[in-house]
Amino acid sequence: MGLNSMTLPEDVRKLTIAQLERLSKEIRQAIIETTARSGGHIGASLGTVELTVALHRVYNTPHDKLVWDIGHQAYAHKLLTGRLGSFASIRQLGGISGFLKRRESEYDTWEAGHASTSLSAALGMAKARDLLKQDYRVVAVIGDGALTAGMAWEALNQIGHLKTPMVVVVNDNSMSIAPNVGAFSRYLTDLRSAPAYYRLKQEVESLLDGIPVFGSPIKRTVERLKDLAHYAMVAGNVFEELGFRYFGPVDGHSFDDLIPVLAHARDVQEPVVIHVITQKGKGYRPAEENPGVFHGPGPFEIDSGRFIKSPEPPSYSQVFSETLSQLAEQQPNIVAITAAMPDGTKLDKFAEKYPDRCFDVGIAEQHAATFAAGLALAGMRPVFAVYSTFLQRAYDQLVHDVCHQDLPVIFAVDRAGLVGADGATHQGVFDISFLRTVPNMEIAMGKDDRELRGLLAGALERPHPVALRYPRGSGQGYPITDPIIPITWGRGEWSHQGTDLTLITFGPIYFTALAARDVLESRGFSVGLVNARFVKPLDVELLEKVAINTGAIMTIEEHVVAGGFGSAVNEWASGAHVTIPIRNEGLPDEFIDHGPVSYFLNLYGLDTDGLVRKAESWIGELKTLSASRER
Ligand SMILES: Cc1ncc(C[n+]2csc(CCOP(=O)(O)OP(=O)(O)O)c2C)c(N)n1
Repeated sequence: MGLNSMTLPEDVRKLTIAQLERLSKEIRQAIIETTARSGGHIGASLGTVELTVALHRVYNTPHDKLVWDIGHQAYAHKLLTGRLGSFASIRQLGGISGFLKRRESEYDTWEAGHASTSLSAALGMAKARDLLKQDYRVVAVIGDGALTAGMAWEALNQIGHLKTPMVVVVNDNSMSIAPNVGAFSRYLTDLRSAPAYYRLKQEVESLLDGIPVFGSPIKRTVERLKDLAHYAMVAGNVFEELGFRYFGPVDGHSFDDLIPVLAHARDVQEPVVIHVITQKGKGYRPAEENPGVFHGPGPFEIDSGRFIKSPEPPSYSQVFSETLSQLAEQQPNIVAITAAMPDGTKLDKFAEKYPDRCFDVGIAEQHAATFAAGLALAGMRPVFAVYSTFLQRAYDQLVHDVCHQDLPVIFAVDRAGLVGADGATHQGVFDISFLRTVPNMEIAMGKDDRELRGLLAGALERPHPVALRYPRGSGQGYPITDPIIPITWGRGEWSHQGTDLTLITFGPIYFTALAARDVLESRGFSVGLVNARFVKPLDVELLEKVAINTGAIMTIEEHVVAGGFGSAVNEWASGAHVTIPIRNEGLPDEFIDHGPVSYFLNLYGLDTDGLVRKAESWIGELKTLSASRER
């Protein structure tokens, strides 16, 4: 029986170990071939093939609930739960998601994209099961990287306290996206290197199972022995101290090891941690050798592992990191922080130059923000580079620790805007709304890479918190060796005047508006254009001049309209008694799925044609309206 005849986990339950091994090979092949074509989370998914097969084999899914942390490692789960036929469409427009989606399958019990939510969700399910007197098992699979987040520990704390029966599989590959960091990661390494503990404990436990009378002297002696072994081997296993039964370390690529442990844990009426050791990228040499690069790459050649990429100008992230390095030469108090994203934010390059001034704190955005606050308070200039979507997690820290104390922390908000294939959980389209409401926060976004550099230099001079946004992808490709052109803080750029309508843009969407303006002008309209650069402080002087000079204002942003840049303009206009019509263009009040950014910009009328269409019809409506008023 091969993968093609395997439609559901119940088919897996009939297989022998040899057949499971063959099946795993085929799953690996499917993952490699598909991600080579369209990119995706190959490394983590190759690492969990045997674990996934074993989980579906031992547990009665979907009756038993399998909760995957993040969901990027669950490609084998998708292949085994009815999505073999649609697997080639993963992460593509209209295709299946790169993460788990409840609407895709009843085997997807939980949706994520952000790390470290699985344990809380699984405990919620297990507790509901007990309260409703239902009968199913709950298993959460969480990576060692995801275990660096506070949220995971908040859940462990409660699970250990409630003693709710459930299984936590710690999928330990010693990697986050980059090599995992921190004291707990070091602790897992210690556990990994104490395999004797697992064997000894198993032997002691099987001995215990054979002793019928509870509390007999012999059992007490053995229990003491077990305790001693425990302390001798790992000097107090933290999971056991927290109230879990610990099994491990287990070879996560061996069915002979995995299946008995999973089966044993299934029937334990207490919380259990199974510590499974896997290899990221397992079975595909380039990914094994370069797990960081193969965490979530774009398309690649299978034979060589070479990426298929057309040359592009340096990405905004590269420009940011390189500029920060340049500025750090003159300003010794600049320090950089990343929450487990040194490659994505390109701070790895900064770290090469300034190893003592760059901190990877793990998947710990909340801690990163408050750590930055402490650094700022004590005289440093911290720059926390974080994707817009992950900044969401640090909101209270940003409000309460940074802005409330008005500390000069810079949030370098990367991936601001639509992100493409990662989809709904990763779109950077809410941050203006949630940042704009917080006192002391300043928010800027340049129209291109050159402005990013000027704004970064300016932000480092500010005595307040600054959120400096920039999108995924590349800018205009200005040489990074050019001198930085300073930008007057709080000032926008009125690049074109126009009497019918003025387009006011925030960010690189300026260039789309510029192209739309050219078309509109060629059709006889007089259209102005402003590159706002700042949402906060808003350049009200400029806005006042524009309002006097033009017939209407259209704000344009790649962000939700609700609470975004346009809302800030509306608030100013209502307070300033501006009477010209204002219309806000941006993204709708909905979660936007995976697919090319260009597709969604077109769908929501934020590409050149869309803006032309909207502007033309709106000017027409306004003219009709004013003509009917005059009559
Ligand atoms: C809150 C949050 N921050 C950052 C990320 C980006 N991210 C995706 S996967 C990953 C590494 C996860 O490591 P681990 O849990 O060990 O899983 P592995 O990929 O090694 O299987 C990171 C940092 C995220 N998904 N969520």
